[in-house]
Amino acid sequence: MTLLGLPADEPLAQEPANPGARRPTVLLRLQTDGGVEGIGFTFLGAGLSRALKAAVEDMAELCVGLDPLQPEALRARIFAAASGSGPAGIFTLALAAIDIALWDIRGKAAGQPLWQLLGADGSPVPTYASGALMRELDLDTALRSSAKLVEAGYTQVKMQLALPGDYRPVREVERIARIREVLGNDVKLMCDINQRWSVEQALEMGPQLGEFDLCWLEDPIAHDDFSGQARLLSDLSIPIATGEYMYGASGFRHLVDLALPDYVMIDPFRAGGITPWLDIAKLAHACERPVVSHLAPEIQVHLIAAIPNGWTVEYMPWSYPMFRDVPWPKAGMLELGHQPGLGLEIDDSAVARYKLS
Ligand code: SMN
Ligand code: MG
Repeated sequence: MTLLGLPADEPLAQEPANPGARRPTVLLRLQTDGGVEGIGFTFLGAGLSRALKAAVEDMAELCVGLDPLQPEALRARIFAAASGSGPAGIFTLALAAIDIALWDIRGKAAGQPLWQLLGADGSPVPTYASGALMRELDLDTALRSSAKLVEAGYTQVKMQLALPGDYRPVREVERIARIREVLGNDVKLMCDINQRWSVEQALEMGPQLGEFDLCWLEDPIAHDDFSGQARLLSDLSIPIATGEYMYGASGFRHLVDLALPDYVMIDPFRAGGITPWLDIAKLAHACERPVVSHLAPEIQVHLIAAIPNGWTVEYMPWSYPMFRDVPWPKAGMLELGHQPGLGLEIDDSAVARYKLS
């Protein structure tokens, strides 16, 4: 178990919003008696990362003596011992690392890549460039980055709005108009608000964003304001994506009951790992909604490939510095590898370089 401070680079257009910053990430290597190593990781994005590492350590100890190929028994033991510290937060994020490592072990034990184990046919998966058009960048830099993304062959690109400083609709519209102009009309454009607007602001901005042909508007308001989201879904014509802030599978029940978005976004860490990720995807499928991914493209590519309603993988390669041979986008697509499990090989020299504890 290692806590790493991965560099907060921006590898898509090389314009990091926060140069020199680090992203604390917990890397788990779960060993089995049979000599198979499962790789898992998890991420909190802020402080408390040492506490997250300790939680993963304690949970890994609970796994000792059980069969990794019987994950439900393992989950039952973890839930019996520690779910009182959940249902969300560090409990779920730690569980994600364990669950991801167990799926890696399952794939390695079967000698199959995870996508194959889950029934995918191995075709490349569409991906969208994310993280290069952050709201903190000045407009000229964002425009330069947009041009680099087109040059690099991305066919789907996500930007952010809800700009720092006072809320000024004119500034918001100017930024998206200029970015759309540089991207051209053939690139699919998504826009992330990260819950920064009020319902009233979202209702004001939505119609003004209509002309930019957004594929989706993401998390315009607080993720758990279900009545507010229902209002946006009925009053705005622009498609809405949400889900990345939801912990576990059960939160998605509220979306289904109260405010079913046009796109269901799943974060593998807040979901609690691949097992609940797949449950959420099935729920979305039953509701005839596409699934789009959040973070960890090296995991998500397997999952989006394997579900019938998988739509696109977020290409935000924040965890890539830990690994060798990660999937790189080509002409807007991610290819699936042929190594068993997640197909990830830890880069030991990177781990030594970025190790915090
Ligand atoms: C996002 C949130 C948190 C970490 C990374 C990225 C963002 C996204 O909401 O959708 O990419
Ligand atoms: Mg988002």
